[in-house]
This record gives sequence, C-alpha cells and structure tokens, in this order.
Amino acid sequence: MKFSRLWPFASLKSQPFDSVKPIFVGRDSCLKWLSSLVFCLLTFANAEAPRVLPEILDSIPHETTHFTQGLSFDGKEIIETTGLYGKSGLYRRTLDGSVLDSARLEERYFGEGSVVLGDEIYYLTWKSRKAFIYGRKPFKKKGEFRIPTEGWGLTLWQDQLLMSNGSDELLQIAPGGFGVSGNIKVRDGRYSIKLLNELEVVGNILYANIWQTDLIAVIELPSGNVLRYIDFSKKAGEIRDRYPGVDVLNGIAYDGKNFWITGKLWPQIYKVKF
Ligand SMILES: [Ca+2]
Repeated sequence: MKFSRLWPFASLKSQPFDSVKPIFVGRDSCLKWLSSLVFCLLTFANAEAPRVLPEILDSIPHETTHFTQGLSFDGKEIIETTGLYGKSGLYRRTLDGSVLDSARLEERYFGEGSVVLGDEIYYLTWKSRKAFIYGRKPFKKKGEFRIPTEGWGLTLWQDQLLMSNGSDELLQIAPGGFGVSGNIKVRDGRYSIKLLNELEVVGNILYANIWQTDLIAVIELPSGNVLRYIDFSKKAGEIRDRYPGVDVLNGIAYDGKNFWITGKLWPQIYKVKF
C-alpha cells in the first residue's frame, strides 16, 4: 500500500463524522457506513486508473445553506437540488446568483440528485423510494414514481435516466415506464468503485463524485470502466480550512464547454476545465 495512493483521504480526518450524509438512525446504519468507507479506502489504496488535476478557471458565489445534491445546466441557468430533512428544495438560478424559481420538498423527504428531461425535472429522494416529477418552467409538481433503492445521483444518458445509489452499480431507468432496464457496474481494473454520488454525462463519458472523497471518477459508458480520476483535493482542502462548516464535494454540471463543481454548503461554485 503506497502512501501516495491514500493521500487525498487525509481530508477525511478533518471531516466531522456527524456532518456526512447518513443521519445515523442506529448502530446498523453506522456499521454499514463504516464498512463502506473502509471498503472504499482499501479499494483506492489499490486503484489503477491515473489521477489528473483540474484547472480552476473562475468561481461564482453559492448559497452556504444549500446542501447540494444535484447540479446541472438548463441552457445558461443552473438547476440545483438540495437535501436534508426540512431543507430540501429545487432551484433555478443564474450564474450571478439570482434565483428565478424554487420549490421545497415536504419536511419528511430528504432530497437528492436531479436531472432535466424535456419539459420536466426529475428529483430523487434519499430513502423514501420515491422520485418527484416537476414541470420545468415553472416548477410545479406533476407526479412521482417509485425507485427501487436509495436515490443518490441522477443524470441522463441516451434517453435513459442513470441513477446512483451509493453502490458500485448505476441503474438505467426508462423515463416512460420508470422501470429498471439495466445496470452498469463501475470498476477500476479489478476493483468495484462504490459510493458513486452526483453525476454528469457528456457524450459517452460519465463523471461521478465519489462520496467522502475529493475525487471525480471519469467513467466510460456503457462499459463502466474508470478511465481516470479528477483529483480536487487541493482546492477542497483549502475550502475546508477556510470554512470549517462545509461538507463534502458534491455537484458536477457541464455548460457545453466547461464543468462547474461545488459541494454541500460550499460558498462557491467553481468553473473548471478537466
Ligand atoms: Ca450533475
């Protein structure tokens, strides 16, 4: 085990464990989370794909009350969905920070990722086995559908929804029937890559945050092979040092030319070139 393989995880030491995604409801949940984290650490100790550094081009302000779970573009506007019970919401905002539309989830739902599809926006919940459908303009709840697992991240690939759920498996969901039509297992060489979170697709490449790390996996579709990792740990470390209340990196959006990256409660969204 080489030290250089583990160094991005130094950031974990500065993470308050009660600020991370699971709101622990019992010993079983805690043990499950710890075992996933240990598995993740061991996997990355042996990861094979190379790491590359991002080039940060610019930044814009981001609401520090937004526990970001989904980030994407609709034209020149950002669609953001947020989490936490009682604080989850859907937002349309401009790059200069003006909120053009918003909708809140009921307090019993913990919001997760989202994606724009046609005239609708799909918005996942974490543990309620439910996703909501909103009208795109204006935001108006139009319906809901059942999802078979926890919901984490959501994006669109070739007219199918791709959903992450914390495992190494991405579910392919047909938007019309909302049934699971397939799945893609994500691997780096011999190793399964778990804890895939917020997603973004460009062509046949999927970009996925790996929860509790500062890494974005660059994944080939449909094979699920990890091609490389974008290592955001330098900037994320600076943010954590300066703003101790922030949570993990989560949020990848593509504007047609560049990527925009943020995190839960982060004060900035970064325009980034990969
Ligand atoms: Ca996204």
